[in-house]
Amino acid sequence: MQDHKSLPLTDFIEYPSAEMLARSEQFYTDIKRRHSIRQFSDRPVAREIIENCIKAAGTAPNGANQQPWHFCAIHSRDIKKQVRQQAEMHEQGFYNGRAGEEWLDALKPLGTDANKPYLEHAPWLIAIFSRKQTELEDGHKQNNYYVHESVGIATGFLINALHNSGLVTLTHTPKPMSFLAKICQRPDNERPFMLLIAGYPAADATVPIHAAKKKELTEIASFL
Ligand code: IYR
Repeated sequence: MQDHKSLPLTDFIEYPSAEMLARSEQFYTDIKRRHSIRQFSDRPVAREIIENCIKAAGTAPNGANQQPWHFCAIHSRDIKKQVRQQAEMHEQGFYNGRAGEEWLDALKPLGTDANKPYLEHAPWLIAIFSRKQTELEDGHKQNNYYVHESVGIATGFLINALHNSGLVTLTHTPKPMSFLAKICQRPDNERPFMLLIAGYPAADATVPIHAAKKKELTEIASFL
Protein backbone atom coordinates (compact mmCIF):
# COMPACT_ATOMS: atom_id res chain seq x y z
CA MET A 1 0.00 0.00 0.00
CA GLN A 2 1.14 3.52 -0.71
CA ASP A 3 2.18 5.67 2.19
CA HIS A 4 -0.82 7.46 3.60
CA LYS A 5 -1.93 8.65 7.01
CA SER A 6 -4.41 6.43 8.85
CA LEU A 7 -6.19 6.05 12.15
CA PRO A 8 -6.54 2.82 14.08
CA LEU A 9 -9.98 1.19 13.75
CA THR A 10 -11.50 1.70 17.20
CA ASP A 11 -15.26 1.55 16.61
CA PHE A 12 -15.60 -1.96 15.14
CA ILE A 13 -17.81 -4.17 17.31
CA GLU A 14 -17.40 -7.93 17.23
CA TYR A 15 -20.57 -9.85 18.11
CA PRO A 16 -20.60 -13.49 19.19
CA SER A 17 -21.69 -15.69 16.23
CA ALA A 18 -25.13 -16.46 17.67
CA GLU A 19 -25.72 -12.75 18.10
CA MET A 20 -24.53 -12.10 14.54
CA LEU A 21 -27.08 -14.55 13.23
CA ALA A 22 -29.82 -13.05 15.37
CA ARG A 23 -28.89 -9.52 14.25
CA SER A 24 -28.91 -10.50 10.58
CA GLU A 25 -32.40 -11.97 11.04
CA GLN A 26 -33.62 -8.95 12.98
CA PHE A 27 -32.38 -6.55 10.34
CA TYR A 28 -34.09 -8.51 7.58
CA THR A 29 -37.34 -8.65 9.57
CA ASP A 30 -37.18 -4.93 10.11
CA ILE A 31 -36.23 -3.85 6.59
CA LYS A 32 -38.97 -6.13 5.17
CA ARG A 33 -41.43 -3.68 6.73
CA ARG A 34 -40.15 -0.88 4.49
CA HIS A 35 -42.66 -0.10 1.77
CA SER A 36 -42.88 2.69 -0.75
CA ILE A 37 -45.92 4.64 0.37
CA ARG A 38 -48.05 6.98 -1.74
CA GLN A 39 -50.53 8.15 0.89
CA PHE A 40 -48.93 10.47 3.42
CA SER A 41 -50.29 12.17 6.54
CA ASP A 42 -49.54 15.86 7.01
CA ARG A 43 -48.42 15.15 10.59
CA PRO A 44 -45.24 17.13 11.27
CA VAL A 45 -41.83 15.52 11.68
CA ALA A 46 -39.09 17.31 13.62
CA ARG A 47 -36.28 18.75 11.52
CA GLU A 48 -33.68 17.17 13.82
CA ILE A 49 -34.80 13.68 12.74
CA ILE A 50 -34.32 14.61 9.09
CA GLU A 51 -30.93 16.13 9.93
CA ASN A 52 -29.79 12.93 11.64
CA CYS A 53 -30.96 10.82 8.69
CA ILE A 54 -29.07 13.06 6.25
CA LYS A 55 -25.97 12.80 8.47
CA ALA A 56 -26.34 9.00 8.27
CA ALA A 57 -26.61 9.21 4.47
CA GLY A 58 -23.44 11.30 4.42
CA THR A 59 -21.47 8.37 5.88
CA ALA A 60 -22.09 6.22 2.79
CA PRO A 61 -19.11 4.70 1.00
CA ASN A 62 -18.31 6.71 -2.11
CA GLY A 63 -15.69 7.29 -4.78
CA ALA A 64 -12.41 8.64 -3.37
CA ASN A 65 -14.37 10.05 -0.42
CA GLN A 66 -15.43 12.99 -2.60
CA GLN A 67 -18.96 12.75 -1.18
CA PRO A 68 -20.49 13.95 -4.45
CA TRP A 69 -23.96 14.66 -3.10
CA HIS A 70 -26.23 17.36 -1.80
CA PHE A 71 -29.49 16.88 0.08
CA CYS A 72 -32.04 19.69 -0.09
CA ALA A 73 -34.64 19.10 2.66
CA ILE A 74 -37.81 20.97 1.76
CA HIS A 75 -40.29 21.82 4.49
CA SER A 76 -41.66 25.12 3.17
CA ARG A 77 -45.31 24.84 2.06
CA ASP A 78 -44.73 27.23 -0.79
CA ILE A 79 -41.73 25.32 -2.17
CA LYS A 80 -43.54 21.97 -1.82
CA LYS A 81 -46.42 23.47 -3.81
CA GLN A 82 -44.03 24.54 -6.57
CA VAL A 83 -42.49 21.05 -6.65
CA ARG A 84 -45.95 19.47 -6.91
CA GLN A 85 -47.03 21.80 -9.72
CA GLN A 86 -43.89 21.17 -11.78
CA ALA A 87 -43.77 17.41 -11.10
CA GLU A 88 -47.43 16.93 -12.02
CA MET A 89 -46.98 18.95 -15.19
CA HIS A 90 -44.09 16.72 -16.31
CA GLU A 91 -45.83 13.53 -15.17
CA GLN A 92 -48.89 14.41 -17.27
CA GLY A 93 -46.64 14.40 -20.33
CA PHE A 94 -45.17 11.09 -19.17
CA TYR A 95 -48.48 9.32 -18.54
CA ASN A 96 -50.13 10.81 -21.65
CA GLY A 97 -47.63 9.48 -24.15
CA ARG A 98 -43.96 10.00 -23.34
CA ALA A 99 -43.73 6.80 -21.27
CA GLY A 100 -44.91 4.52 -24.09
CA GLU A 101 -47.19 1.51 -23.77
CA GLU A 102 -44.64 -0.97 -22.41
CA TRP A 103 -43.62 1.29 -19.51
CA LEU A 104 -47.22 2.16 -18.66
CA ASP A 105 -48.09 -1.56 -18.66
CA ALA A 106 -45.25 -2.21 -16.19
CA LEU A 107 -46.63 0.52 -13.90
CA LYS A 108 -50.28 -0.62 -14.02
CA PRO A 109 -50.04 -2.97 -10.99
CA LEU A 110 -48.75 -0.05 -8.89
CA GLY A 111 -51.72 2.15 -9.73
CA THR A 112 -49.61 5.29 -10.19
CA ASP A 113 -50.75 8.29 -12.20
CA ALA A 114 -49.80 11.92 -12.76
CA ASN A 115 -51.42 13.15 -9.52
CA LYS A 116 -48.87 13.61 -6.76
CA PRO A 117 -50.79 15.12 -3.79
CA TYR A 118 -48.20 13.75 -1.34
CA LEU A 119 -45.69 16.26 -2.69
CA GLU A 120 -47.70 18.86 -0.77
CA HIS A 121 -49.09 16.73 2.08
CA ALA A 122 -45.92 15.08 3.34
CA PRO A 123 -43.94 17.12 5.89
CA TRP A 124 -40.60 16.67 4.09
CA LEU A 125 -39.36 16.34 0.54
CA ILE A 126 -35.66 15.58 0.22
CA ALA A 127 -34.26 16.43 -3.19
CA ILE A 128 -30.99 14.57 -3.74
CA PHE A 129 -28.41 16.02 -6.12
CA SER A 130 -25.27 14.45 -7.58
CA ARG A 131 -22.08 16.38 -8.32
CA LYS A 132 -20.08 15.33 -11.35
CA GLN A 133 -17.40 17.87 -10.51
CA THR A 134 -16.54 19.89 -7.43
CA GLU A 135 -15.11 23.38 -7.72
CA LEU A 136 -12.17 23.73 -5.34
CA GLU A 137 -11.33 26.95 -3.51
CA ASP A 138 -8.64 27.84 -6.10
CA GLY A 139 -11.28 27.58 -8.85
CA HIS A 140 -9.95 24.25 -10.18
CA LYS A 141 -12.69 21.82 -11.20
CA GLN A 142 -12.06 18.41 -9.67
CA ASN A 143 -13.65 15.35 -11.28
CA ASN A 144 -15.66 13.12 -8.98
CA TYR A 145 -15.65 9.37 -9.50
CA TYR A 146 -18.39 6.74 -9.37
CA VAL A 147 -20.89 9.52 -8.81
CA HIS A 148 -24.05 7.53 -9.57
CA GLU A 149 -22.97 4.56 -7.50
CA SER A 150 -22.01 6.84 -4.60
CA VAL A 151 -25.21 8.87 -4.61
CA GLY A 152 -27.27 5.69 -5.06
CA ILE A 153 -25.68 4.13 -1.96
CA ALA A 154 -26.16 7.35 0.05
CA THR A 155 -29.81 7.42 -1.00
CA GLY A 156 -30.14 3.82 0.22
CA PHE A 157 -28.63 4.81 3.55
CA LEU A 158 -31.07 7.72 3.77
CA ILE A 159 -34.11 5.53 3.06
CA ASN A 160 -32.87 3.06 5.65
CA ALA A 161 -32.26 5.80 8.23
CA LEU A 162 -35.73 7.27 7.70
CA HIS A 163 -37.33 3.83 7.99
CA ASN A 164 -35.32 3.10 11.12
CA SER A 165 -36.54 6.42 12.61
CA GLY A 166 -40.15 5.33 12.14
CA LEU A 167 -41.02 7.18 8.95
CA VAL A 168 -42.18 6.04 5.53
CA THR A 169 -40.73 7.17 2.24
CA LEU A 170 -41.37 7.21 -1.48
CA THR A 171 -38.62 7.41 -4.06
CA HIS A 172 -39.91 9.66 -6.80
CA THR A 173 -38.18 10.39 -10.09
CA PRO A 174 -40.28 12.85 -12.05
CA LYS A 175 -39.02 12.94 -15.63
CA PRO A 176 -37.39 15.34 -16.49
CA MET A 177 -36.21 16.45 -13.02
CA SER A 178 -34.27 19.56 -13.97
CA PHE A 179 -36.95 21.78 -12.38
CA LEU A 180 -35.74 20.58 -8.98
CA ALA A 181 -32.33 22.17 -9.48
CA LYS A 182 -34.04 25.50 -10.20
CA ILE A 183 -36.47 25.34 -7.29
CA CYS A 184 -33.68 24.29 -4.89
CA GLN A 185 -31.33 26.92 -6.40
CA ARG A 186 -28.56 24.39 -6.95
CA PRO A 187 -25.37 25.28 -8.82
CA ASP A 188 -24.63 24.19 -12.43
CA ASN A 189 -22.33 21.32 -11.41
CA GLU A 190 -25.21 19.45 -9.73
CA ARG A 191 -27.87 17.23 -11.28
CA PRO A 192 -31.08 16.09 -9.60
CA PHE A 193 -30.78 12.41 -8.72
CA MET A 194 -34.02 11.61 -6.92
CA LEU A 195 -36.78 13.11 -4.86
CA LEU A 196 -37.55 11.37 -1.59
CA ILE A 197 -40.86 11.98 0.15
CA ALA A 198 -40.73 11.36 3.91
CA GLY A 199 -43.30 11.45 6.70
CA TYR A 200 -45.96 9.42 8.49
CA PRO A 201 -48.27 7.22 6.41
CA ALA A 202 -51.91 8.31 6.07
CA ALA A 203 -54.31 6.28 8.24
CA ASP A 204 -55.61 4.53 5.11
CA ALA A 205 -52.20 4.01 3.45
CA THR A 206 -51.90 0.89 1.27
CA VAL A 207 -49.15 -1.18 -0.30
CA PRO A 208 -49.76 -2.47 -3.84
CA ILE A 209 -49.80 -6.30 -3.80
CA HIS A 210 -47.43 -6.23 -6.76
CA ALA A 211 -44.85 -4.23 -4.77
CA ALA A 212 -45.03 -6.58 -1.79
CA LYS A 213 -43.93 -9.62 -3.82
CA LYS A 214 -40.17 -9.98 -3.41
CA LYS A 215 -38.04 -12.44 -5.34
CA GLU A 216 -36.79 -15.53 -3.50
CA LEU A 217 -33.16 -15.72 -2.40
CA THR A 218 -32.49 -18.37 -5.08
CA GLU A 219 -33.70 -15.94 -7.74
CA ILE A 220 -31.50 -13.06 -6.62
CA ALA A 221 -28.37 -14.79 -5.37
CA SER A 222 -25.95 -17.55 -6.27
CA PHE A 223 -23.30 -18.96 -3.99
CA LEU A 224 -20.12 -20.41 -5.46
N1 IYR B 1 -42.14 8.80 -12.38
C1 IYR B 1 -43.48 8.30 -12.54
C2 IYR B 1 -43.55 6.93 -13.09
C3 IYR B 1 -43.02 5.83 -12.29
C4 IYR B 1 -41.98 5.09 -12.82
C5 IYR B 1 -41.51 4.00 -12.16
I1 IYR B 1 -40.07 2.87 -13.02
C6 IYR B 1 -42.07 3.62 -10.91
O1 IYR B 1 -41.58 2.51 -10.23
C7 IYR B 1 -43.12 4.35 -10.39
C8 IYR B 1 -43.58 5.46 -11.09
C9 IYR B 1 -44.30 8.46 -11.24
O2 IYR B 1 -43.72 8.75 -10.20
O3 IYR B 1 -45.51 8.29 -11.27
